[in-house]
Amino acid sequence: SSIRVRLRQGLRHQGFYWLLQPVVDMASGKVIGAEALARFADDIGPLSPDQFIDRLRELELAWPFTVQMLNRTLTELEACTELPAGFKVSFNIYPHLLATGAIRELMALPVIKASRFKLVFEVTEDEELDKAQAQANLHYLRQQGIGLAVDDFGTGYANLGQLIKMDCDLLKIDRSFVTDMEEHSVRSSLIPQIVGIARQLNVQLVAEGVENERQYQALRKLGVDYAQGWLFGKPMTLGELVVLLEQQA
Ligand code: G
Ligand code: G
Ligand code: MN
Ligand code: NA
Repeated sequence: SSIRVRLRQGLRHQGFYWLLQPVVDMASGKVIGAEALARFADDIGPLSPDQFIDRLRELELAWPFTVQMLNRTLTELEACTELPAGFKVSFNIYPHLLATGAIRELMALPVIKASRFKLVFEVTEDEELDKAQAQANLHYLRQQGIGLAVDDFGTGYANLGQLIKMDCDLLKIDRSFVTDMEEHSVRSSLIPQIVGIARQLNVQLVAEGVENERQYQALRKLGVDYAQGWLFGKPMTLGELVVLLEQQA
């Protein structure tokens, strides 16, 4: 059947689930949080995020999908006693939803209101965020204690003016910059400048796609605060994340 039918069914019948990719504090090397990443599988088989994230938006299912993501993931994590209070939990949020009034309704969800975690919303750079309504919503969310991260920084609709206005807490350096470190490319030579920008804006930095110790040590020396990548763990189940946390305790 069509992807449209499968995604609609999947939203109703548990076709979606969320894996967690650990986020490591560079100074201590310890896992201090995780990013929720969506997966889909039904009787026909799996679909990759590349196949369903944009489709959900086109089908006007981005909102129910997002509410389900927050409810399902946080219900599971809140029930897990091994996760400490203040654990950073990140969610990818469609930028266009931030320009709607509905986004404020998320703050009324019990799983969000009562959460013991430090919740972070990740958004990619997008012109939707220039809208006055989006700016007002971002301000509101931050007042409510939600951290804001700019995802895939350096690849999108990069605009320093927008970055200043957004007043975000975190910048996530896109994986492509980190991958290129091996080749001493122009792109990777910009990482120190990105660190400088982050310092000036008083935001913390997360490096994505850290796959080996060389990249880790270089990024740590440059002053990057947090890292994600296969060196620390691929997106995994909650059970696997707990094992990782127990190993470092
Ligand atoms: O892990 P990976 O291949 O799964 O993710 C691909 C991309 O899909 C991510 O970079 C992210 O931008 C997007 N993505 C993954 N999960 C979600 C989700 O729950 N919501 C949104 N909006 N995007 C997601
Ligand atoms: O939200 P975002 O666009 O950053 O999604 C992260 C994507 O990058 C996911 O698809 C995830 O599986 C992938 N990813 C995470 N860590 C690594 C890594 O170390 N190497 C590679 N190649 N991909 C990664
Ligand atoms: Mn992300
Ligand atoms: Na990214």
